[in-house]
Amino acid sequence: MSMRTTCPYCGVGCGLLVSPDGQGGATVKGDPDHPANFGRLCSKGTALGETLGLTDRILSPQIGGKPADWETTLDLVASRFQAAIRDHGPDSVAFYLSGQMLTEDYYAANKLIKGYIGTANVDTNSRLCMASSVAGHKRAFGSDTVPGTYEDLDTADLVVLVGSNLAWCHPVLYQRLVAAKKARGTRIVVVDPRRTATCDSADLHLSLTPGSDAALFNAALVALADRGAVDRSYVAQHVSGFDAALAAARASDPGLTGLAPGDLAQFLDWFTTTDRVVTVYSQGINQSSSGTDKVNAILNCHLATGRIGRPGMGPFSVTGQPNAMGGREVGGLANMLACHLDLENPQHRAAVQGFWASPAMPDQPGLKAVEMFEAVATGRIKALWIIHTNPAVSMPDADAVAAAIKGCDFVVVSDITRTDTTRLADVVLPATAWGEKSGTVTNSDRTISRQRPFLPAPGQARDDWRMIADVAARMGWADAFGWTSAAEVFAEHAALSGIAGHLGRDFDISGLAQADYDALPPTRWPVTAQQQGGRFFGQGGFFTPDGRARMLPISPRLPVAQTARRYPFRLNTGRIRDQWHTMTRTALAPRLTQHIAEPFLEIHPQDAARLGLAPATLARVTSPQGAAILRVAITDRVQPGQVFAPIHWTGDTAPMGRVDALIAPVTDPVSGQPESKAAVVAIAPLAPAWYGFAVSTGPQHPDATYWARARHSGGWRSELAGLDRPETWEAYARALFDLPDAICLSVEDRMRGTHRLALMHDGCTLAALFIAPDPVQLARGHLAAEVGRAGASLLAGRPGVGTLDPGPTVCACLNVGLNTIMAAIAAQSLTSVEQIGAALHAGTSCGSCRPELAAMLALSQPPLARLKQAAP
Ligand SMILES: Nc1nc2c(c(=O)[nH]1)N[C@H]1C(S)=C(S)[C@@H](COP(=O)(O)OP(=O)(O)OC[C@H]3O[C@@H](n4cnc5c(=O)[nH]c(N)nc54)[C@H](O)[C@@H]3O)O[C@H]1N2
Ligand SMILES: Nc1nc2c(c(=O)[nH]1)N[C@H]1C(S)=C(S)[C@@H](COP(=O)(O)OP(=O)(O)OC[C@H]3O[C@@H](n4cnc5c(=O)[nH]c(N)nc54)[C@H](O)[C@@H]3O)O[C@H]1N2
Ligand code: SF4
Ligand SMILES: [Mo]
Repeated sequence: MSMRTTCPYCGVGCGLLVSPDGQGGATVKGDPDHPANFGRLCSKGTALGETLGLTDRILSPQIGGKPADWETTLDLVASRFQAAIRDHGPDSVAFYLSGQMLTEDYYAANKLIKGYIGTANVDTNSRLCMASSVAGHKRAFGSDTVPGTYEDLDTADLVVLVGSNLAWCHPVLYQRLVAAKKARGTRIVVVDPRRTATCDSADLHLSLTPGSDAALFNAALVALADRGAVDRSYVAQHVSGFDAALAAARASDPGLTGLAPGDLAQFLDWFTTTDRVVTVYSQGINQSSSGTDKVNAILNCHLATGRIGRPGMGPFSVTGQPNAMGGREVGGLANMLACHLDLENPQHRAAVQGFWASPAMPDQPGLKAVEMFEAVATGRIKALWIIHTNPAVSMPDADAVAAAIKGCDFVVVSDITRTDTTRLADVVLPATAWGEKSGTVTNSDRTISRQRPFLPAPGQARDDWRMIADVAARMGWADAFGWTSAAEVFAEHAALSGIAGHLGRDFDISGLAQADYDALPPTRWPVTAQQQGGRFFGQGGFFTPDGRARMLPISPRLPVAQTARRYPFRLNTGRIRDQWHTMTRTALAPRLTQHIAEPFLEIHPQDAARLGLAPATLARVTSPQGAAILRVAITDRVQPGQVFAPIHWTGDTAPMGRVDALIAPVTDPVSGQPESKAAVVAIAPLAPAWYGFAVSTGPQHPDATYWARARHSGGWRSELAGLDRPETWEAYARALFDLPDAICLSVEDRMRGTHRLALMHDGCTLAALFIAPDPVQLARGHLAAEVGRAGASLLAGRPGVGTLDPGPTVCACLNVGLNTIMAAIAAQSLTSVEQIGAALHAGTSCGSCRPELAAMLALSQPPLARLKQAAP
């Protein structure tokens, strides 16, 4: 019996068919009937079944790191928040939430803190993610409205992807776009300083100067005006500010983009002569000190041409988290009210307070994420509740944020597992996870989908909304938080949205207030008697007082921190294909750690040569904020002077690989969103005394200058490096693997300076450690497959004659390695991605590795998997 639910990862919001196995596991397939994915899934969605185990779960409340019961814990939380409010006022407490919370959880938290505690000190990781889009939408449209739908990607003639690595971050949308390109020749332009996997299907890649996007779209606005592409009647009827916006655009210098004139001309030619244009944008736009202006520079072009809210055209901010949109709908940010109502508007405040019949309602915006943690650091915030996010890793200036959380009087963290943030908390609350909880999420194109439970809550875990309601009840508000199910929370939220609709807001789902919650099919909002889903603004109807959209005059600004002699490199950060943020769930699935198993630094060959950085060695990266150590991946995918590092590694997986320790807490003045993609750093070789690779069946406890660990299907593997040598390698290995009594077999090669050690029990190798003066060259996949087997043959480090090491995984869905694919290409003379699929099935499931397969065929660009692996 399979059940319909929704993927908990990205904002594409794919529908799933889940078949529980009755023993705590499940198989997961794409739902062919869901309008976001029509059955497709990416590698992360496909591997969900492997992340359901309970090994690392928090199963009971904890006070000071020790298990406690619910009554004591909830009493403590309520009384500490009450004490802070009594002694220091409501603004001395804060909630820090997440775009991964379900709408119902989010609604409950927002109601408690704004309507009952009476402060707007509630912000979310969406501040790091979507805040610039929200602010840009509000400035242009008068509301945070995403005008278009996914179908527009199917029917556009030109899709411009700006600061979006769609192939890795929204893989199912990307596959949808690639299918459209195949079917109707859709042109794709990628605007990104870095050549990403997404560029593999682009007709044009504009590798612009970091942060110069507004100059590009200003140039586009000028070209639209000069070449007669402006829709005069749309502008006359529905838009204000055209002349000022155009004048500012004319005053801005396209040279800022650093683009070759031919490339810029090609782009402007396509952009001005194509009517069906969708401009998709993501973190390369939002995470910038000029993020809101960049958003408005894009919106200006679509407003000037009336290319908005009609099939196949429009600006499209794709959301990152599964419920980034839901969080915006409930008003989870410090400067928003519920249901897209405005905190600054007295009528809106009165409407929400009236509906809640609540004792309080703040009239000033609260602290935004960066300000909030600064207030935590200075002691202004006395009690903080963090739910469903890991700010000790993901906030800019992460070391300072971790220190602030540690020093705060009282911190509660709700999570499902131990993280860098839970370790700093006074109280940890065990939450139910995906698969155990019930609620709704809204994806990038306003489609509300149900997450349905198919597993029981483990241990004492509780739903996030219920924990919030439990605390609210203890603070004296039992009636207002007396829901008995997520369905009741949703019905209340839907009813409130009806009031917002009457006040002329876009977000109105009052038509769902009486809906059959359990059976609710994917539904695009709004849902009212007048409108069901569809697009916005094709005929105007903006949510400003006069109903007209606003074009804004934009003067481009480059990133705040400028590279200088001390910090000559610009550090760009982002995501990899198979990991989700701080990896608390995706790292549980061994096949997802095989594509890329450790943090890395992409650096241009010229820079690497100048700095004396050899492939696969380690680099020390420093910024004014902090330091990191990263594996060197030399590639011309980044421009000289620019480097790129992924964001996923943590104190648990690679303590020196936490890149947010390097990021300055610089924010956009309008949205408060941090500039996470443009830090300045210095880079130098690390020159460790030794490099190591360790593989084992059991857990590892690395202690080294640098380490990064990951699961493989039979245990653990880690990369190690040290500035100092331990006294004996045997003692080091025993401690690393916690195997004090195993038999130790050791081989030393004095000439090469290498050591190989196997720790054995009952004739089986339980663990092996390989040490070398240079990056360890081994067949890692082979070692991971061999550990735990009889004998010590794995000390050879590579497979015997006649067996092929599959190499790093390229296709994570079907587990096909690089070496296997390269061998098949050579042996069977394969010439297309389809032929590789027919021969090996690689690339036939989610398709997110197809760009890499194409690259392997072309062989002009080695895939990232190969670039970063320490050795073949
Ligand atoms: N695999 C995977 N998928 C995910 C996630 C994940 O953790 N893993 N997270 C989800 C979330 S929450 C989010 S927000 C999305 C993010 O999705 P994306 O925004 O697509 O991903 P990023 O890798 O953060 O950044 C996108 C690109 O911005 C580029 N960039 C940097 N600076 C600039 C600039 O100045 N201008 C331009 N035009 N581009 C620039 C970077 O080189 C990068 O390739 O992904 C979602 N999907
Ligand atoms: N330098 C740099 N920094 C960035 C970014 C970047 O591109 N560059 N991107 C930013 C962006 S866009 C984002 S969205 C953030 C993401 O950063 P975070 O939100 O900090 O990352 P996650 O790992 O998604 O954290 C989610 C947490 O919720 C826990 N969890 C999982 N399920 C549940 C549940 O059901 N209930 C509860 N209570 N907890 C649960 C997980 O174990 C995990 O600890 O990072 C931001 N930071
Ligand atoms: S694209 Fe992948 S991660 Fe995103 S919702 Fe779909 S299956 Fe989940
Ligand atoms: Mo995000």
